[in-house]
Amino acid sequence: MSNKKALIIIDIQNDFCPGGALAVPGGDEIVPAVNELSSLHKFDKVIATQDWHPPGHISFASGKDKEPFSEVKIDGVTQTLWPDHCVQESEGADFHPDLDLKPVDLILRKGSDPNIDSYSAFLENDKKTETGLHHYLKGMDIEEIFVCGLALDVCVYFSSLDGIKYNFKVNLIRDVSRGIDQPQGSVDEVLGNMEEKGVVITDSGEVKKHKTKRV
Ligand code: VGL
Ligand code: ZN
Repeated sequence: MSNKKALIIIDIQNDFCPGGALAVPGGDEIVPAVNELSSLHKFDKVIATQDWHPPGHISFASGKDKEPFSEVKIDGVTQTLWPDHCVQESEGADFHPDLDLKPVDLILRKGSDPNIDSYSAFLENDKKTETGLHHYLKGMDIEEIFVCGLALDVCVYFSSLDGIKYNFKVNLIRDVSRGIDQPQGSVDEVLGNMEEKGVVITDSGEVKKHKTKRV
């Protein structure tokens, strides 16, 4: 057992914060707590993900004659249509300006295939195209991951479940995550599903009690 741990910070980008194109309520509130966690030297690796879509991405409602947040079937895959967000190199795709990137070892971009959405940090929504993150983590001997960020009921959720699929011990840091909660109740539903699949729901206070990594 290596006991090595990674912190995975999901999509703390301007578009997911108040004022952004796909704002998550209170999305910016978690930034100070994320900064504190990432700088504590508890984690062997810190990864930050960035939703990174080309203009006209398959997940965008605009140009499809559909309302944002409606669902469509594309090649048998259910796709939620979102307001245009996190367009590559736009300000909305930038990390929140207060997010401390100094402790971040790896920035992983996802969602750049124009025809496949990618909620999870591990697998795109076709459930087979890999981002490569599990190879990186396994290669670094990481056994346990701590997931936090935005949005709890979308990318944080799918990343956590795929972490279980790849046999990591997965912890969701509840107080350092915020959800869209549309439809209302989604956050509670995904928390229940995560627990059922073996994700440990924890909070930053508990995480701070963990041993500091060997340096
Ligand atoms: C996300 C919806 C669309 C997320 C990304 O980061 O949770 N949600 N793209
Ligand atoms: Zn997206």
